[in-house]
Amino acid sequence: MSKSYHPRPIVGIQVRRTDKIGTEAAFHDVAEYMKWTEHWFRIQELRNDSKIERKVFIATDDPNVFKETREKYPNYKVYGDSSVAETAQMNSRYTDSSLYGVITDIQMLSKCDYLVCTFSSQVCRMGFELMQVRVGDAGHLFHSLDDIYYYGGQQAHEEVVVLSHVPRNNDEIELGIGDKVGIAGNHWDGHSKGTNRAHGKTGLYPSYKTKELWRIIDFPLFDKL
Ligand SMILES: Nc1nc2c(ncn2[C@@H]2O[C@H](COP(=O)(O)OP(=O)(O)O)[C@@H](O)[C@H]2O)c(=O)[nH]1
Ligand SMILES: [Mg+2]
Repeated sequence: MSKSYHPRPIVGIQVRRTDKIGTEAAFHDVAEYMKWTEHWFRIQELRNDSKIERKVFIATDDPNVFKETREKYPNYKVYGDSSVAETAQMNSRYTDSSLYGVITDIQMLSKCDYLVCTFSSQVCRMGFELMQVRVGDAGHLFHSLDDIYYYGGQQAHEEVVVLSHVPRNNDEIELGIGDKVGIAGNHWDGHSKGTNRAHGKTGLYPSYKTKELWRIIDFPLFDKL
């Protein structure tokens, strides 16, 4: 990896493949990641009223992603190390060099300006978490192609219903204003999946009919400091 590695602005994509596909996550084509990458660059261009060179950093356990991205997106400068992706294969994953590789990838993701990935992968979620050491709240600096943010062992993620809903088919659940819903995931098509604690049924509902149920915690004020 070159020393002049991090010319900003740059978007980081993490493409999780190998053992994850069909077990814990679905396959996502490079085009899906690049769609949101391009989207981000266009927004920056509109904001700054100037052209921005396209740069993408790739972290992946599938070395083919580098070749595919370079071939299909010749207007992008592609950064990243395909030999790191080689070591991330199942037969070499548990070696020291592979461990250093994934740590490097996570660190690099954390230094990008925007992330496009699948939050079902801990690798990207950790890159996102470390990003916040640099920028504070990075809640607007990512696009996940699958899960919403979570961490293992977190408290149940709950929402509260603001608009009632009558199921239109067997996949949907009923919502009453004020019901609490444990959200399992956003399907990114206007619907989320969750369990309505009021009647215990699990299914789909229109995402806009709920809002976050924030847990408000009293912190000490340290007023003597
Ligand atoms: N270098 C590198 N390795 C990866 C990447 N994604 C997955 N891996 C490998 O796959 C393992 C997956 O680890 P795990 O913590 O179970 O994450 P998850 O399965 O993606 O949620 C990592 O320890 C790496 O060996 C990546 O983007 N870069
Ligand atoms: Mg895993």
